[in-house]
Amino acid sequence: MHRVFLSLGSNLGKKVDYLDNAVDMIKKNKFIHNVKVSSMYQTDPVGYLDQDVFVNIAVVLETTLAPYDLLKVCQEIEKTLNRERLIRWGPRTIDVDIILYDDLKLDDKTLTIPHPRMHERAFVLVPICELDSELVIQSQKIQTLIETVDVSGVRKI
Ligand code: A4P
Ligand code: MG
Repeated sequence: MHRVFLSLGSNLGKKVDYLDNAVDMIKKNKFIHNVKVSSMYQTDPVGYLDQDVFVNIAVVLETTLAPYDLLKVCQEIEKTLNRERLIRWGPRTIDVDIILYDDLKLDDKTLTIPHPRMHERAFVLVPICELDSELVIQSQKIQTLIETVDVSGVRKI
């Protein structure tokens, strides 16, 4: 079994419903077990600023799926929930990113783990910390990472 953290975000339409539906699909996958979900957070957009606020959550799970198969599952969920790719970092019904997969380090054209921008993103770190406040990422405590980012745009719903 592999322990995985996902980050999910939505900023179009019925955001909470998109997130709930995505979590349901994750829980229904027969290769995924022990799914735990953080609170929902309303977060100010990062990267591309001229867009609506996001709702973000983190999910921790156990799976026998290999990283690329898990990516396929994530992309299948995005497809089902009508995700369209128009602007990089732009508005989306749902975004499902793999943040951590055990202690795996991977960097190629289709998959980078840990997620390359996780360290600087409060909307990723704060929900993950809620699920595991003792987590250590590449020898850095999650609590320490959070102290280095601006958490003012991240509000628990
Ligand atoms: N990819 C590589 N590594 C991964 C990974 N660890 N998990 C590849 C998932 N996918 C990964 O992603 C583009 C490609 O990244 C995929 O085809 C996959 O092969 P995408 O989801 O199509 O495009 P994107 O989401 O627009 O780009 P990206 O780089 O994932 O964006 P980010 O960095 O995730 O940023 N502000 C707030 N407040 N909340 C948000 O959730 N999200 C973004 C998206 C920007 N600003 C935000 C939020
Ligand atoms: Mg993405």
